[in-house]
Amino acid sequence: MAEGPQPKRKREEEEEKNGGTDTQGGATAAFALSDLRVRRVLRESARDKIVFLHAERIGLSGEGTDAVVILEKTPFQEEKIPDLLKKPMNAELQMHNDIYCTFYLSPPPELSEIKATVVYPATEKHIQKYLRQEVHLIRETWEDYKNITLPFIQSQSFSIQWVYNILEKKAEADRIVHENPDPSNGFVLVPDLKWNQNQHKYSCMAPGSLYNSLGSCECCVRSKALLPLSVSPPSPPVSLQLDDLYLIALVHRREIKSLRDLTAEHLPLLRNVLQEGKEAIVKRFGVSGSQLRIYLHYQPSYQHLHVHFTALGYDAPGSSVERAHLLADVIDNLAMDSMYYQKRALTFPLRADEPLFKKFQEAGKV
Ligand code: M7G
Repeated sequence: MAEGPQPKRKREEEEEKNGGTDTQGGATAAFALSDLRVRRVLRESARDKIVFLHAERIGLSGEGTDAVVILEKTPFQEEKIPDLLKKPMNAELQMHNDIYCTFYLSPPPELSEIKATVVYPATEKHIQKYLRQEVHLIRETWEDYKNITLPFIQSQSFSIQWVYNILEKKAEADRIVHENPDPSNGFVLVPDLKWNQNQHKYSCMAPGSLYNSLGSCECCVRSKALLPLSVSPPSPPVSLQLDDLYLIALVHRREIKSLRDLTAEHLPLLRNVLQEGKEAIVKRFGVSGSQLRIYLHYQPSYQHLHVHFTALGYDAPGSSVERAHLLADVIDNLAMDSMYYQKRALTFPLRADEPLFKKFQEAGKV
């Protein structure tokens, strides 16, 4: 890919400097999905029915601004399945052999939704994050963390403005499932960007989005992304799609970057996240604590302490052993030894093209 024009580069530098995106009080300027043009496919998965695209939006001057678009076929909603067979649609028989046959269905739009997640404007780092790459495991000692990883993340980690927008109620305020407002032991629990919630009211990810009197999201009405909602009355509450339930707890304290910073001092905070997070989820969604996978990532993409809550039956991205650390185990480890995470080596995956991987290579650690 040819490097983008100078203004984009300047914008990226500005963004990294300011630690934020093109936000106005937490809300990014609205745009229509149809304004975006696909440049290339970064990655796709036939199994997960997901495709990651590098797109761009052409401005009035003809200059393109990068975007990442993630298109994902949404899971089936149990109550809508009977309609799939009943509603008039094309059902093309592909093959029939004895008792076996395969059809290809073309369902009406309300039964064939696709979730589109947009990162706009996207930095080069966002594009790299979704590009398919060779992956290597790193074994990071505490010394490696201090000498290689820490200086690197201090110089160039992802912007965490979106986290501050949530904590300050500038974005996603109406999505908050639970909050403990204590500045040192409190946190905010919200649905994660990755959860395919079929109820639009809960699924509009536009920062600062507002819902109009019809129950539809004004930003999407503006962007024409969901036209039918702007003209029809609010639908009665439908059951949420819980198969891939995914929430995230963001702590109020801002100085804790990751697992590496945790000591016994943080136990009250971590215990609150575990206990109150489970209670809030069973109360709101009816999913009990024993059916949740509650964990931290190491390395996280965003260096502000957060905890992932996913449905146990959901094979969530990043829930594998090389990245996920169960919160209950983290609590036990810290209770046994306050300096546990400043002593032990931690393993994590890095893509071959990541600058941090190169730093480990240069230090002869890979
Ligand atoms: P991570 O372990 O730092 O990185 O987790 P990962 O993205 O590589 O897993 C950050 C989590 O925050 C991920 O599960 C993201 O899906 C989620 N996330 C990222 N953003 C930008 C947002 C956002 O704007 N809103 C919400 N609700 N979740 C987000």
